Amino acid sequence: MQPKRYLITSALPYANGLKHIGHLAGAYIPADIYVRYLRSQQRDVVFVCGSDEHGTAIPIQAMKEGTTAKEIIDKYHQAMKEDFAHLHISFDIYHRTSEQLHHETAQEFFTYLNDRNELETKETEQFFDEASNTFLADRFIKGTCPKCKSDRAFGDQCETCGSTLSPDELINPISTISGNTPIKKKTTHWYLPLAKHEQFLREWILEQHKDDWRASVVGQCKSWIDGGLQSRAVTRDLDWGIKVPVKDAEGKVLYVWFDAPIGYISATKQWAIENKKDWKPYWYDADTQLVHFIGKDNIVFHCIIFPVMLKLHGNILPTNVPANEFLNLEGDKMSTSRNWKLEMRDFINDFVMKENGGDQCVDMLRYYLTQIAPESKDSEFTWKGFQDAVNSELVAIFGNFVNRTFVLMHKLCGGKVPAYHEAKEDAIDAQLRRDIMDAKQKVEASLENYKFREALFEVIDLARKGNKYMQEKEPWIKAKSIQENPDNQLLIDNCLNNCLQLTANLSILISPFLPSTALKMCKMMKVVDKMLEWSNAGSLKLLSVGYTLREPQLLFRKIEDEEVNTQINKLKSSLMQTPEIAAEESSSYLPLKPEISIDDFAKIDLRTGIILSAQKVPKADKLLQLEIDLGFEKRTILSGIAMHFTPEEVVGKHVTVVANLAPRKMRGIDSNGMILMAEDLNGKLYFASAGDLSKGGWKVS
Ligand code: B3M
Ligand code: ZN
Repeated sequence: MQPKRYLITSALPYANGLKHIGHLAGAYIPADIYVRYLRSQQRDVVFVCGSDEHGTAIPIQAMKEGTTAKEIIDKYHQAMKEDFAHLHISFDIYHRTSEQLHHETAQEFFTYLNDRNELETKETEQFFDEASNTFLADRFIKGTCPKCKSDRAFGDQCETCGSTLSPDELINPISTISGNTPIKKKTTHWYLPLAKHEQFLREWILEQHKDDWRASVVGQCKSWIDGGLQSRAVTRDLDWGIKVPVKDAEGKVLYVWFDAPIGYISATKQWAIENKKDWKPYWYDADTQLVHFIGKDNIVFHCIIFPVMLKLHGNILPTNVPANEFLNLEGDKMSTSRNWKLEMRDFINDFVMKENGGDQCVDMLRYYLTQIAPESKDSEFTWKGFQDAVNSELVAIFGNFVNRTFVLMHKLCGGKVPAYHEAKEDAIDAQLRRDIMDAKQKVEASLENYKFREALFEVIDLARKGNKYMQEKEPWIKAKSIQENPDNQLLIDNCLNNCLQLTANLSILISPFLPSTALKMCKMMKVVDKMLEWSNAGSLKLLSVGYTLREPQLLFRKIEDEEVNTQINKLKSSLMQTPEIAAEESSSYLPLKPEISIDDFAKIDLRTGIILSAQKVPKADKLLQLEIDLGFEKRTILSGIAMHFTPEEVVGKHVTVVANLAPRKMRGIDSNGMILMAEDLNGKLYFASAGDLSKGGWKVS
C-alpha cells in the first residue's frame, strides 16, 4: 500500500561556513531527486531543511572571524539558502534553528521527556575557566596531544593526528578563551539513558529494517548497539543555544544534537503555518513515510538517538535513513581546514553565473554528482571525470539523441510529428517501444529503493538505445531514395515518431535529476510541464501526430580542457595557502648560510650579460659552454645547466654574471665567471636575469 504522505528531510547544515559538493552529493541532491519524483506522482510530500545554528561550531567561527555568533549565523544562513536555490534544491521550507518557533518546540520536547522521567541527571567535574567564568566546551580547550605530542590538539580531537580525544587526556590543557589553565568544577547535566532502549533498537533496526535499509547504515547501528549504549548528555554549559527550560539551570543550553533534529519538526510547523496546513499528521500518523537524507557521520544521531527521542515523545519513526558515504576530491579527502574542497559557491560563481546557460551547468553538476553518488562506498570527484561525464554522456548520448531527432524531424517530416504506421512496424521498432515502456519500471524501482545512480543509469541507457536505433534505421539514407521507394517515407515516419516519443519519455524520466533540462525539452516539444507527470512515462502517444514542434536547442555544452585545468590549478593553489601546507613547504627550503658582511658582498662584481651562443661540452652531461656578451668584452663561461636547457633555448637569454670570479679549467676549457640561476622547490631552474636589457656589462647591485 502506498503511504499517505511523505516527510523528507535533508541534514541541517551548520551555519558556520559555506558547504562543499560533498555535502551536496550526500544529503541534498539525492533528497531532491526523490522529492521531485514523488511530486511528479502527485504524492503528498513535504521537503524540509534549514540551518543548524547552535553548538560550539558557531561561537568558534565567530572568534575566528572576529565577530559575533549572531552575525555568523545570519551570514551563513543566507549564503547557504542562496546556494541551495541556485542548484535547484527544491525545499518546501528552508528554516533556521535560531527561530523562536524552534526554541519553543525544542524546549517543549525536552520538558515532555523530563516530566516523564525519561531523562536522568548526573553531576560530573568539568573544566572551568575562572577568568571568563565559564565552563569550557571540548573545543575551547587546547593542549598537547597524548598520542602524537602535537600542540594542535583540542578537547575533542587532535588536529594533527586526527585522534578522538576527551579533554582529560590533553597534556597541559589551556583555555582558548583566556589562555589560562582551567580548573575542574562540578556541574549537573541531563542525560538520555540509551541503554534502556536497547531492546527496542535491536528489534526496530537490526530485525525490522535489516533488509530495506542500506547495509552500511544497519552495520554502523549494529556496532553502536553491540558496543554498549552509553547515556548521552543532552545539555551543555554554554551561553549559545536554547536555554534548558528548567528552574536553576542558569548558563545551560540544550546540546546541539538534541535540538537540531527537532529542527525538522519546527520547520514542518513553519511550513504548515505559511501554507495553511496541519503539520501534525506528518509527525504523528503512522501512514506517514519519514525519510532522512544524511551523510554517514550523522548515522548514530538519526538512527539511534533521535528515534529514541521520537519514540518517547510519541512521534513516528523514520522509515528509512539512506545515508551516503563520503565524496573525495581529486585523490584526497575533502577538508575545510586543509582547504581541499570545492564549495557549492565556487561552482556557482565559476560556471552557473558565468554564462546565460547557467541552468545547464547546474544540471551538469547534478548529473555528475548523481552518477558518482557515494551510495555504498566512498567515491571521488575529479574535474576530468566531470568533463567526461558531461562530454561523453550528456552531450554525446542524451543531448545528441534529442538534437538529431529534432533536426531530422524538421528535415524529413516537415517539422511535424509524423504518423505511426502499424503495418510497417518491424522487430527493431517493436523492441524500442518495449524498451521505452520498460524504462519507466526500471527507473521507478531504483528510485523507490533510493538507488539514484542506478536510476540515472537507466535513463541514459534509454537514450543510448535511442541512438542505436537511429543508427540502425538510418532515415537519412532512406530519404535519398524516396522517389524509387515511396514506402521509405512511411519507414522514416515510424523511425521519427518513435524517436520523438522516446524524447518525450526521456524528458519525464530525467526531470527529477535534471529539472531545467526537462523544462527546456518541454519548450522544444511545445508542451506544458504537466506532461512531465510521472504517470505519462511509458506512453507511446505523448506527442500527437501532426503537432508542430520547435527548432532544437542544444541541451548541453561541452566542458573544455582549459576549464578543467583552471579548476585543478585553482584547487592546488588554494591548498598552498593553508598554514599546515605552508609549514610543510617551508621545510623543503634550503637553510640560510651564515651571515656575511656588506664588505664580503661588495667584493662580488655582478654584471649583466647576453648569451650569444651555446653548445654542449663533449663527454660532460651537465655542462653547456656559453659565449656571453658583457658589453666591454666577450667571455666563455661553462654552466651546469645542460640537463635543464638545450643550447637553442638559452641563446639570446639575459643573464646575471659573477664577473670577477677566478677562472677555472673544466674539461680542458677555461671558464671565466659564473651565471646566476634560481631553483624552485621542485628543482626546476630559472635564469636570474636583470630583465630585458639591450646591452651587457651593466653593474648589478
Ligand atoms: N549540522 C551536522 C553536519 O552538518 C549537523 C547535522 C544536523 S541534522 C539534524 O554534519
Ligand atoms: Zn595527535
